[in-house]
Amino acid sequence: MATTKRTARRGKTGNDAGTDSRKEPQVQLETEELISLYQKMVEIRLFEDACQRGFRQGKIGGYLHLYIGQEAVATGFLESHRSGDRIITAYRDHAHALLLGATPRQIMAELYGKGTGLVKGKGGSMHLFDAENDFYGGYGIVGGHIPLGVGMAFAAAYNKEDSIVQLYLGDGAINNGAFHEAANLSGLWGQDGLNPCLWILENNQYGMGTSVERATANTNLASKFDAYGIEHEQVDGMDVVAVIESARRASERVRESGTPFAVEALTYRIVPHGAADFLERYRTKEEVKKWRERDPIGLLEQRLEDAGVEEIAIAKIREEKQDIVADAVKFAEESPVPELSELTTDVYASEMHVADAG
Ligand SMILES: Cc1ncc(C[n+]2csc(CCOP(=O)(O)OP(=O)(O)O)c2C)c(N)n1
Ligand SMILES: [Mg+2]
Repeated sequence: MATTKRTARRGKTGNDAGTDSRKEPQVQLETEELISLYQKMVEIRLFEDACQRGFRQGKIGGYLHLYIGQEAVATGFLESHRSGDRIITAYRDHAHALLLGATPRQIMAELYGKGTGLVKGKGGSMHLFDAENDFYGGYGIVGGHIPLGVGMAFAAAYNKEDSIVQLYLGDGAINNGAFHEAANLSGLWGQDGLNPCLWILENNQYGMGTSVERATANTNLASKFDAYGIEHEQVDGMDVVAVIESARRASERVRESGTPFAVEALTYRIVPHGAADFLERYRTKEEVKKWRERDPIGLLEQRLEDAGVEEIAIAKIREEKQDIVADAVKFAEESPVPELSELTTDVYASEMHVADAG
């Protein structure tokens, strides 16, 4: 009985390919803006492809989660980023760091564990950090970063800054207790203008192998913010133009009011969850195919074509980005491993104390 029910529910998951949130955006972007978005998204896609290859070749250690299929979300929201705003996310973090200004070289070298990496080869894929460019991580514990994001938003208001926080989280993380405690405080403090937090829920339909339907009885994830007095909306997370429209409106509102707002971006992780997810038994090939038809890069290419950009110009962008990524891989491969002396830097205690064994 339970099995039948579960199979039936699993069949529903993601099969609407985000239909509910889909409407043609009103915002009009210049062709140059569309091209710039395409450059960013293609760079992310090719960078992630290269990471996958490096991992399979055994050159990237630790763990690896790719952003393939979700590029429109961070690209669209970070278009509204203003210098001084703080960005925080979980472990699927390469795109966010790239978009904020870390170079492909720095990030690839980090994944290769090299001393030239963004955090000197000590963090790896899940722990990118780049405060100079407003990026506050990169966290491996699901839900662990959410209270930090709300706290950063409180600090910004307390210090009378004009900045906001973009707090990214997954559909899996929203069921974690840390989300509920933090969202409660965010809504509460927001009543006094003390929580300029833009919650960005990246609903990619799965938390590892668990679909949204199998994780929660209330599958309208945006509505979970109601419990904490936080207003919200949904957006088609595969269409970067729709994301931009929502992001501009939402971030302005949060900035002006100091009050949190949540956007659920309906998106899809086209690739496996992470390095150990070989079989993908939790979803069907047909489902993945259906979402691939709305690949965010493909949708943007369509918009470029509609705007009169020629295929040759689009292909040239891909070639340029391929070169940039190839250069990053070469740089990572040729970079030295960290100096041994680095073992005791960036740690809380400056000397190593070995427990007195007797
Ligand atoms: C506290 C905690 N529990 C479990 C895990 C194992 N884990 C890693 S990723 C993940 C799924 C999270 O899904 P979601 O928030 O939807 O993010 P996505 O991977 O889809 O980007 C889980 C359960 C973890 N890292 N931390
Ligand atoms: Mg997810």
